[in-house]
Formats: sequence, C-alpha cells, structure tokens
Amino acid sequence: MSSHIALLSVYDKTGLIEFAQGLQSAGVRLLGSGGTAKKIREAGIPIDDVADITKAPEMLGGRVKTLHPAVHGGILARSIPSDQQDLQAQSIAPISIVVCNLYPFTSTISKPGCTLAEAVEEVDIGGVTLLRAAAKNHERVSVLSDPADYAEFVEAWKNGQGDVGQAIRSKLALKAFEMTAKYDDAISGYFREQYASSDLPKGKLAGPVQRMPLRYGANPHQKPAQAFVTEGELPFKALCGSPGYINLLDALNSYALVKELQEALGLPAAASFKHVSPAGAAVGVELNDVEKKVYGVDDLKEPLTPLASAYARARGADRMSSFGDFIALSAPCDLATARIISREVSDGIIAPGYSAEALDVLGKKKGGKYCVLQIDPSYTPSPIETRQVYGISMQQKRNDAKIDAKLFENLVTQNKELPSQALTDLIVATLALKYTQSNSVAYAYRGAIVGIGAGQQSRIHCTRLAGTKADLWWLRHHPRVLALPFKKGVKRAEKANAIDLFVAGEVLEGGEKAQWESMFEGSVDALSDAERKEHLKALDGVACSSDAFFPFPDNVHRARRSGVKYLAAPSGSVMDAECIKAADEHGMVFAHTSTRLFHH
Ligand code: 93A
Repeated sequence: MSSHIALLSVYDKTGLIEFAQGLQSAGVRLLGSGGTAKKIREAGIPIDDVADITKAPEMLGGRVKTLHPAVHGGILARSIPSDQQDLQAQSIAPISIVVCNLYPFTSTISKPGCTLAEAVEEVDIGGVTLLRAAAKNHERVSVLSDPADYAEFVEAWKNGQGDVGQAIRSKLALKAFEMTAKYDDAISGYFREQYASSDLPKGKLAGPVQRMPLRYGANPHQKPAQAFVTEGELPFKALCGSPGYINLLDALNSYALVKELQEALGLPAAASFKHVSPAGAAVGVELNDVEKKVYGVDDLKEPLTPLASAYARARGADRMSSFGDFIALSAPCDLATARIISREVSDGIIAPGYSAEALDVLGKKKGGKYCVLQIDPSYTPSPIETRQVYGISMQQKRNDAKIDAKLFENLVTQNKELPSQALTDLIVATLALKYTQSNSVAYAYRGAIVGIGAGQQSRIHCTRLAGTKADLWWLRHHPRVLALPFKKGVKRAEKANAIDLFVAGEVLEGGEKAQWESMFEGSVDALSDAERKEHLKALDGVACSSDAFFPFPDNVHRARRSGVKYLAAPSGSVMDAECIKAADEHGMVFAHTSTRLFHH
C-alpha cells in the first residue's frame, strides 16, 4: 500500500474519528499532535505522536507542538531532486495530508470578561503554520481545514488511489488561506482595540493612532463602532470633541471634495455637509455687499478672507439644510472663518490645520465638545476601496476621475461661448456631484452651489429639487427679504427658518402664523406672485451639472426656469438630440462630458 503520511492537529475534533478511520483504512500512516493523537488512539486507531518524528517533546505547555523542521520539511518539500535529497539527508519523511483547525480565538474573546492573557493564549502559531505550509505546497499536499470536507476527501482519496487531483488540492488550499486570513483579521482587530486606541499617548513608542473608537454607528443602538486603518495610522486626529460615525462619513467625503475643488480651481474651498451629501460647497470668490447680507456675514468684524468667503457661500446656499452641518475646508482654518462658524449651529469641522486663534474660537464651541478634526493634506487613500453590505464585501477602484476644464470641451449646442466664470461654476457643480448621493443634479453660481438635488431616484426630481432650492436661494436676495424687520434677539437659525417660510410662500395659519409674525416689528406682507416672478426673471448665467445623462429634455427646460445658461451632463441618452435641441431653443451652452459620477 501507499506510504502516505497524514498529520492531524485539530482543536475542533468533530468528525475526527471517522476521518482518521477512513484515512487509516486507505493505508495512510497517521501522525498526530498531543490531544488529537490521544483521541484517535483511544478509538483504537493506530497513530504515532508528532514527537516520535521530531524527537522533541511538546513543550512550553503546548506552545510548541508541531513547530519543527521534521514537520515543516515534510510538508514543504517539493517533488524535485534537491528537496528529496534534503529530506533524505535529514531522514525526514514527506507528509501528503495536513488536517488542522485552529484554537478558538474569536469565540474566546467574545466571552464576557475575557482577559488579555486568555486571548494571548488562544493565538495559534503552529496550526497557522501547518495550514499555510500545506496550502503553499498544494501542488503535492492536501490541506483540510474544515471537518465538512472530510468525507468527500476520503472518498476522492480512495477513488484516486492516493491522489485526489490538483483541482481538489487547489480548492482546499484556497480555503486554508482564507481561514488563516480571517483568523489573523480577528487577532489584529482584537489587538487594535487593545493597543491602537487614540486615547493612548502619541509618540514613537506608543505607535501610530490606528483606531478611533466611535460612540456608536449610524444609530445609537449600533454599538460597537470604530474607525481604523489596517496599515499605518489614521490620517486625521481629533483636536477637540470626538466624531460620530456619520460625522466621519461627512468629514471624509467633504474633505475629498474641497481638496479637489482647490486643486481644480486654485482657490480655497469649503463645504457644508449633511447626511453625506453637500448642502453647499464653494470656492473663495469675493462676496459683494448684497451677498454678505444674504449669507449673514455683513456684520462680521474680521475682514473676509478667501477661505471665509468660501465657507460663507457654502453655508449660505441652503441655510436650512446646513443647520448642524459638518464643515470641510481645503486650507488651514483662519480666524475669520472660525468666527463665522462659531455663530452657526454646526456639528464639526475637518481641515488641514487651524491657526491658534481659530482653534481657540472653535474649541469654545458647544462647551468644548465641538468636533475639530485635523487631516494630513498629503494623505492619499488606497486606490481600491472595500465596503461590506449585508455581510458581503465589495471592492471597487476609487472614483479618481479628474474634474477640470478638459471635461467641458465637448460643447454640443449652437452656442459655444463658455466664459471662465461659467467654467468655474460647472467645475464646482460637477465636483460636488462626485461626492453627492445619487441621483444628483447641482446648480452653481459665482463659485458656489446654489441648489442641489441629492438621492432622488428620478433625475427630473433632482433637477426640480435643485431648481427649487436655487429659486429660494435667489429669492433670499430680494430687497424685501434683506429689509425684513426682525426684532432684536431673534436667533440666526430662527431667522433662517422665518426667511425660508417667507420666500417659499408657505401659507401659515394659527399658532405657526402667530409665531412667525412675533419675530418681526410690525406686520410683513407676503411676497406676491408678481414680485416673486419679477425677481426670479433676473436670475441668469447659472451653471447646472448632472451626475448622469438627462433622459428627457424636461430637465433642460426646468433648469432654464431657474436661470441656467450652462449645462453639463454625460451623453448616452437616446434623447440626447432632443435635449440638445431644447438647450438650443433657450440659447444655452451644453457640454457633453464623458464621465458618469454616481456616488453611493
Ligand atoms: O500553541 S501552538 O501554536 N504551537 C504549536 O506548535 C501547535 N501545533 C498545532 N498550537 C499548535 N497547534 C494547534 O494545536 C492546532 O492548530 C490545533 O488547534 C491544536 C491541536 O492540539 P491537540 O492535538 O493537542 O489537541
């Protein structure tokens, strides 16, 4: 019969006896580590101890059982003359089958009260080495890491008279590699929790901050929650407060957006995020006096820096949506920007740095709990990103599409006049879409988003939503809005809500009406339809971008009604020609881009 040897070393002894019996009856010589050999021997099946071939007893209380050249030489030797000579010289017999499963690390650490020492003892060394060595040499060796495979394997072994075939050995090897990878993930995850917390002092010996515990996930009942990297350190740190899970989703998406805006346009950029989409985003184009009033920064003592202008614009696009925002800045936060932020209700900020005065101002916000994150501007994310949904891991190349002037060169309308301000606005709108939940359509004007429709399943709904927001934003420039006689002491957020009701033309009744009226000195007449129409007519030269093609020309017509003159969208719709025709009807400039920008 054959002279094959099987090495068995299993923690989970399910199905072991039947399997050992099967192998033994097929003429395989059995070799086992301490407990495994004992169990098989007690069942009356002949088996040798690993110690018989290593001539070394198990030691260190079981920490060294199978770690020996007589074992690993026997597993790793190829069927080539030099390896065979090496084996002969050391009197080592080749091993054909390795049967192993590992110490129960995961179940041990999930037991309440598990100590570090208990966890350490469950880190399997020899078993992982057996699995990995056998899997590496799967050209010759079969590795069984799962009792569920025993029966089928014995049958294949018997049918093949000691050769199960390469296909089976390869499949078994993959399973073993996956098993050790998962095992190592559990170990590094556990020790990351123990040793890589951001609470530990930073320094060379303390090591990098690899992990940040989060209070909870998307909802308070989703605990535990954490942010971590598996290599190196987190590229950001909390200077103040601590971020929640959604804060981090906002922070990382919004920072990516402002960084790219600054790179594309050479101006400092800011974004105001809510629920992982921008409520506003802008570059630092100077504000005129009306804009200063509309954005509520006319009374700021500090002169507006370009960065402060960018944030004023980003926050001012949709003040209602920006309530409690997460802010991203492309450049270190200065005092003027911090002062604007300090007056608004906001959840946190991410920026590549903070001036001492700015940090002083932000550090006092929310009783010292305002979340201030500093990100390393040189950080480059991995080109491949992985996420899990319903237990399934999915990977994709990061969306590294470059959004710059080149994307808007294919002008498909009769009108091909794209002034530089309009190009800037198309870049702002399109870059914002790259980081907005799809479907999305954005309108931009003077370097800022003025209306964004995010997360709608139908494109026309995005276009309408963004258009309505742009209309409301523009109506907030109406002289009657700027002259609303607010009483002293009305808070900024209350003013924003009251103005929103006013420009939206909401018909209020009862207590709500009384409450609204109580904010003003004297009575305020509603904006009439005629006033509204007259004012809206004056809005022109707005840019509008779509994250995928316009399926119907209704989008073009709707955009035009909110002053859109410049359009950008990928081509590819069967209605492309109709959409271009609609744009031509209005004398618009339409750029067909080649890049779809869905974001989820
Ligand atoms: O402590 S170990 O890492 N040292 C070793 O050399 C070693 N070799 C096998 N643990 C080791 N094993 C593990 O022992 C196997 O992975 C298996 O889980 C267990 C089987 O031990 P026993 O045969 O004594 O029940």
